[in-house]
Formats: sequence, structure tokens, C-alpha cells
Amino acid sequence: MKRRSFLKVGSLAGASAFAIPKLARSSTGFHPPSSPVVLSTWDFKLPVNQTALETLKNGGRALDAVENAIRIVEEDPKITSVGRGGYPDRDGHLTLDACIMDEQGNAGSVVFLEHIMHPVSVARRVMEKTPHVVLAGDGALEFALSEGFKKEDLLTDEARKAYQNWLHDSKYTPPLNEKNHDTVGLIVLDGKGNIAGGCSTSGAAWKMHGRVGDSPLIGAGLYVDSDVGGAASTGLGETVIKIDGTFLVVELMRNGASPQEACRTAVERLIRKSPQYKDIDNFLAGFVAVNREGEVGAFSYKKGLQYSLLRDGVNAVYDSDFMVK
Ligand code: SD4
Repeated sequence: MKRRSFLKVGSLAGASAFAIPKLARSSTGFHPPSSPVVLSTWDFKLPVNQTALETLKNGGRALDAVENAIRIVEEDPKITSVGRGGYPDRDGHLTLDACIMDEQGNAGSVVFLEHIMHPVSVARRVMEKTPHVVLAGDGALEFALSEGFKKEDLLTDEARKAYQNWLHDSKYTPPLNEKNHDTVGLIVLDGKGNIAGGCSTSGAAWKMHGRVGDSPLIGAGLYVDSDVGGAASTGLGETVIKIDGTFLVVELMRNGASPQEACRTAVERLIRKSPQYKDIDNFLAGFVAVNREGEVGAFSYKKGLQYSLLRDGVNAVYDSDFMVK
């Protein structure tokens, strides 16, 4: 599939910056959308959301759409924070985290997995073929190999070079910013009232060996409930884990908040619980969310979070609103 250019609307002249694209409200209120909605974190300059849409058009489930779209990001060697091409930890190991949730709320996850290009697919197998939700490290690798996944060296020359450069100072600065990010979190509404989601990342570059972030943790990096909606997070995972961020966003929506209000409230809670990051320049954390009616929200602590939304035939990248202005 060819790369396609995205429409960038967040800062169009005349449009209010950070405006959330609105849904038309009928006289009887909102209804679950009858055409698919795909919401994902960041702008990967890849046909991520389109892949999800095409999967649905070809008869796939929301879950298939999520998996296929995330695989596009995982296999791109130029993306330095997901799958192949990701930056390694401080010991030179590329360790991957991913999770997936289906339309019924089933979940699978892999953490601290090495050598497998598509952790999101392994997470799906964990969900579908084991009685467990999370497999870690060597156990996850062993399971992946038993399922026919190929063991590979996923460190690219670029990642190796970046690691060698980092070794000069070996400065460990866990906060993430818009230059050191790119976890893919993606939620699909299939147009029939079903919602699924997934998340995949190599986590924070130069992290401690064994560190697991929020992305593969159900309720932290991702939460989906077809009765309500779904949410994904990106940024410094430690701060998201502490508030079970995406579970919080979904529960706020369940209690009547719009996706935008829910994301904002979660970011406010997050920084209240991690005040040590308040004034740190390269700290970023935020959420994207969509409710079952197809309304979306996105909010981050600082400027920089983008999200991609495919809805009503328009696939565009938007800048999210943020707290520190
Ligand atoms: C982590 N949340 O491992 C991930 C990293 C991330 O954009 O989202 N980067 O903490």
C-alpha cells in the first residue's frame, strides 16, 4: 500500500486551533455512527487509519482492523519507538510492549518481549489462545515462537548508532517529549456498535532493562468498552500507570463526560499525582478517546500531542489541546 499524505487541519488559518472536529447532532441526539471511526495517536505518515478502514471494508472485525493497522507501524524501520527500528534500553536490548482488546472486552498483552516484529499479534494470540491476559519476557518469546512467529534482530543500524551515541554520556532522562515518542494507540468503531483497540511501543528509549511502561497494561495505556468508548495514552508511562489513565477516561465517559472533558480531567489528575514532572521541559503525557457515538477527544499536559482521525471519509491529523499554555 502506498504512503498517502494526510490532511493537516489542527492549525489551519481560520479554524480555531485545537478544535475538536464536531459531529452533527440530529434532532434526536447522537447515535452510534453507521460508518467506521478510526482514532490513533500521532501522525506516523503511514496509512495506519486507512488500513483499519480497508480491513473493515473487506469484512474484517474491529479487532482485525486494529491489529492490521498497528502492524504497519511495527514493521516500519524508520519509526524509532515501535517494533522494528525502535530504540533499545540502556543495555542495548530492544524490548517491546503491546496490548489489544476486542469488542467484548477480552484482552491480551505482552510485555518486555524481544525479537518479535509484531508484538500486537502476539498479544492477540495471548488473548485468544491462552487462559491468560499478560505474558512477559522469555515466556512471551517462547509462546510467540510456538505460535510460528519468527525470531529476528530488530535493531536497525540507525538505532544501533543512536545507542552508541547515547552511551557516550549514558544520561538517563526518562521523560518523553514530542521528539522521543510515538507509541501507537488505536481505537476502531466498526459502524455496527463494536469497539476494539490496541497499543504497541518500544517504550522509553534508554530505559532500565526490564522496565515496562503503560502501553501494554490494560486500563493504563489502553482501555476499550463497547458500551462506552475507548481511550489510549501516550507519553511518560509511569505517570499514566499511577492513575490507570485510560480506564479513568472511559469511566468518566461512562458517567457522562464527553471524550474531550474526560481526557482533560485525566491529564489534570495525572499531573496532580506526579507533580515532580510539572516543570520538566521534556515531559509529555496525554490521552485520545472516542465514545460509542463517534465523538472524539484528545488532551495532553504540554503542547505537542497529535492524533489521526478517520471519520465520515476524512482522514486527518489534528493537534490536541493541552494544559500548560
Ligand atoms: C511508555 N507510553 O513506554 C510509552 C511511551 C510512549 O509516546 O508513549 N511514547 O511509557
